[in-house]
Amino acid sequence: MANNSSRAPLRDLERATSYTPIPDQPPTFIPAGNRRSKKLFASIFFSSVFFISLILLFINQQPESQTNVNGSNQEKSTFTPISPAARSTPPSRGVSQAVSEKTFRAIGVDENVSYPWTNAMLSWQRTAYHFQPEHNWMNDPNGPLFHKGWYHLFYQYNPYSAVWGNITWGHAVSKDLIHWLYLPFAMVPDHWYDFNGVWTGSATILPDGQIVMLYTGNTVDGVQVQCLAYPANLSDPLLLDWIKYPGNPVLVPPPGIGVEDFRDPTTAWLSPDRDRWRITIGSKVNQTGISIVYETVDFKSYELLDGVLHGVPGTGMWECVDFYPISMTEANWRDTSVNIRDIKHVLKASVKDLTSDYYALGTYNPFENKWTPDDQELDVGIGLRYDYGKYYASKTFFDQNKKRRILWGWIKETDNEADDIMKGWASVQSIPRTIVFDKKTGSNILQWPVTEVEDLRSEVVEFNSVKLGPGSIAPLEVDTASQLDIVALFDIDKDAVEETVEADVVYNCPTNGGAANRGKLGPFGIVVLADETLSEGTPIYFYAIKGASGEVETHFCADELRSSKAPEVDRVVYGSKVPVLNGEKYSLRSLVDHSIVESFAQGGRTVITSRIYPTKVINGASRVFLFNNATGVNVTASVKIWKMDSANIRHFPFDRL
Ligand code: DQQ
Repeated sequence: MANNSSRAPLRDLERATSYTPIPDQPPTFIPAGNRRSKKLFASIFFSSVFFISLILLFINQQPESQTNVNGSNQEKSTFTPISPAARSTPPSRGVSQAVSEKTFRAIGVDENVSYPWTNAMLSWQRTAYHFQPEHNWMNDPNGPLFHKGWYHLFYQYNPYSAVWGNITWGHAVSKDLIHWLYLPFAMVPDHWYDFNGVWTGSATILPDGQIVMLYTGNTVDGVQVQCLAYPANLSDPLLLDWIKYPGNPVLVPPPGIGVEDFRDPTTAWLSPDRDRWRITIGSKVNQTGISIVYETVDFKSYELLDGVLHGVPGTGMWECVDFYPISMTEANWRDTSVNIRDIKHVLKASVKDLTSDYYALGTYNPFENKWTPDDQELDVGIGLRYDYGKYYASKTFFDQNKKRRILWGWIKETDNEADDIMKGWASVQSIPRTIVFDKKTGSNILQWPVTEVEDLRSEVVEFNSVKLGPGSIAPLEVDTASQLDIVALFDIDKDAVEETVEADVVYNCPTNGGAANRGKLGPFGIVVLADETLSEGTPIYFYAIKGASGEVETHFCADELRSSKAPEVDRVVYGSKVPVLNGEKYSLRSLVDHSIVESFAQGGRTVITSRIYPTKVINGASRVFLFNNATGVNVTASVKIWKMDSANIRHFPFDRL
């Protein structure tokens, strides 16, 4: 049984008592059914909808001007902001007419209004080279690891429905992180301690090659406990069978920690004397998000260390904490246990209240069990995010195969559950990203798609030194633009920037009106997943501002306001600041995969993932544009666009073994 005695109680937590686990008892496993789907289907039937101004919607979203690449239309915006009237919606044709539909419960959007989705649209929206299961719901990536030539990905999965529930560990393997083979489930909720879900966990590979998997079990009573599992047969490269330790749970919530606030153990790292392992687990005390640390020798009994690794008031529950070293000097990563002089430590928390993954760089003092951020103002939960779009519950692992740290993240849907049930699947995993320290800025990490994704590149087209005058937009000749890898470099007219005394002063992607809002030095960038008339499309762009001090500050944004004709799906503008250093061009890379666009600015300093639901660009109608919607500066763009093949994602061919 777990040893929860701490060396000293956590100061914050002294008053409360400990949770007492249920004594071991025979599990009564009741197969979980699709408990929520009936209710959700009913809610759709009761949606009353009206056909209001489809035509108006089109008219209001037409760009005012579409000039050639040297366009001189300086006054008009190339993008017309969507007026509230343009958000009026057509009626649902409804399930009775065999047409799927979506409703997104966004603020200000009428829940009873739905778009007449067609099956063609919905099936086109499924991605072609991102990992997703064949059917049903998926959320967090779990326990990624490399073993005997195979990358293993486990994931939170509902075998019965396309909404969250019945959480089981799905399992898939790959030789290259791109093409995947589905395997049988690794773990199902079949014991009292994980009856309500085999929740998120992490793998640790011990020096002798053993694999330890720690995960959160949600007990029959809804208490979060930590559990141990290990492969039945280490010599099996596929790691098909997993054994849950008979003494589970190995940890229960300690005094002062809520029974529902104790989850997602990390990969273990070694203590300074290298004879004990440490893990950290996310939690909260009142509204302070915290990460607590345990020590163990055998992963069966644990000791809670004094204090907390770190905590940030006001950030609420920390889920899926990740903690790892990052080398300031070498591109290739050290493994999770390294702690030497040229190392910083990244602490990441998935901040539940904001559904966003925040990280910070800092210094780890293993003797005091403390991590301190380099910059208090950029602390976890209030500073930098891995991704400013749809990206959550991420997890890294050290790839001992190629000596690099790789990041996985869950891209969730931004429509609603009823729709997910109808289309039969929900969520995608991001393209895995390598993480390195940004030596140039010294204050952030760089994320970049693993090089293996480049094997999917096929035909390439290049556009060199395209001149974009203020207010111009240039269509690029790329056919079937729904699976692309785009790399674009932008030069802006330096004299014009210098002569500009002041441009905007403050800017914020989410609240400044998207690509339709024109300033002197922005926006400029690309529009992807656009139809020919630009009535639908997603601009990915830079927006520079210049304050009285003369400093130029750049923002990187993704404008989803016109990403879909469906008014009720999530249509927002994402983004944040991005450092553009002296001598650097503005650079972006976008991986376009039907309904996902993962965009990386300045080599991965700022990243935005868009989860969008185009309606007009399906089946070959998708186009790419360059644009410059700034009023006071010329922009020169050079772009390379590769078509991307589909990844091969299928069941493991056991019959051919
Ligand atoms: N998802 C898991 C939890 C985790 C949450 C449950 C984050 O373990 O905290 O599916 O998305």
